[in-house]
Amino acid sequence: MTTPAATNDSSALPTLPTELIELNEAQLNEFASAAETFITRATEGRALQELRVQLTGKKSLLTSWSKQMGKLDSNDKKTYGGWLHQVRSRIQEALTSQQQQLEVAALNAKLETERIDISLPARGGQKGHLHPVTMITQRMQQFFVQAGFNVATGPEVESDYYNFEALNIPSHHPARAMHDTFYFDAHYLLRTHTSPVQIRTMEKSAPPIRIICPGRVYRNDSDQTHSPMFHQLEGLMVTESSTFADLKGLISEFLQAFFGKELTVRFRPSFFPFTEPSAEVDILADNGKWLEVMGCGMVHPQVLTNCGIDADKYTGFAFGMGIERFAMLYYGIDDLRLFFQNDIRFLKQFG
Ligand code: 2NL
Repeated sequence: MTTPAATNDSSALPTLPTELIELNEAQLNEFASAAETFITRATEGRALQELRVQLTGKKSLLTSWSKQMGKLDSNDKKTYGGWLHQVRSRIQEALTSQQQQLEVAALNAKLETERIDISLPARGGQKGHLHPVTMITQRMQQFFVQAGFNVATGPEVESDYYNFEALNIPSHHPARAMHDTFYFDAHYLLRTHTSPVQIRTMEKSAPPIRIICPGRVYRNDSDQTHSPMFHQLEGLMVTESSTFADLKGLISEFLQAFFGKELTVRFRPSFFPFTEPSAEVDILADNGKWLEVMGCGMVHPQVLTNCGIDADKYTGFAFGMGIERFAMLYYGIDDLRLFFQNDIRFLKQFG
């Protein structure tokens, strides 16, 4: 019978008789203690497995002794059986406990070497950003807010009164035709401009009024420069002394601030039912061509009156611009529909 060879040995496994009947309890206890010592010295899974085979396997002393149990009379069977059971239990417990300790040690070593610095920023992380239309809206707002304007918003579903009637747009006006406006029924529609927000503001507050109204608007139109939903930013100023000269100055300053350079700006006479006089605003492009960028005018006295503002005491000016149009000019984009397709390859260029 082989006993495990201990290196540096202070406690080799005691050499015990192979005959069960020659054993006593003290010898078995000594054997179990020595085995436990060996087991606790195994620092690797493989060494422990070898010990398990040597101590409890088919060719082990313990198994050999157990096999001899059959030859004993019933009295000895009880005595030796008890001893052997004890020895086997102690060895098995030691093996299990050592196995667990090795597993814990292995896991700790693995955790130590694979330690993750959770404070490091993730690799390849991509930051998102605002939609280009939102960024352009904010750029526009920034100018007007620093000039003293408040931002006002209102419903996208409007009545024909707020969208048309109050703005001096008569029922026979082409803008009211079914092919331009999305109607829900005879009275309700999707607003075709943000002017209703300005009407509502004038109705409920007294001058001086300085507001800008950015938001979604809807028109039944779709091609390279038109989308059925697009964004507008309108502005309104009503005081006792607002003039067309103030309007021209504000708009010129805005355009130069927005495009970040000196510009040649032209106010070209035009017509809107809600302003008088009215003008289109053009800027001179690098190629020598005039680009129409927005519309404006002095608020029509009838519109002020409709909102309960004394048109003899107050004057106002208003302006309106398409946000996508400004975004296209600012970024050099020729198809407005790109803003609404949500193609990430397009959108990520504005980060
Ligand atoms: C354009 C022209 C404009 C206004 C909008 C307005 C609103 C009220 C009263 C008077 Cl409540 N006017 N808005 C005035 C002039 C022009 O927009 O071309 N927009 C894209």
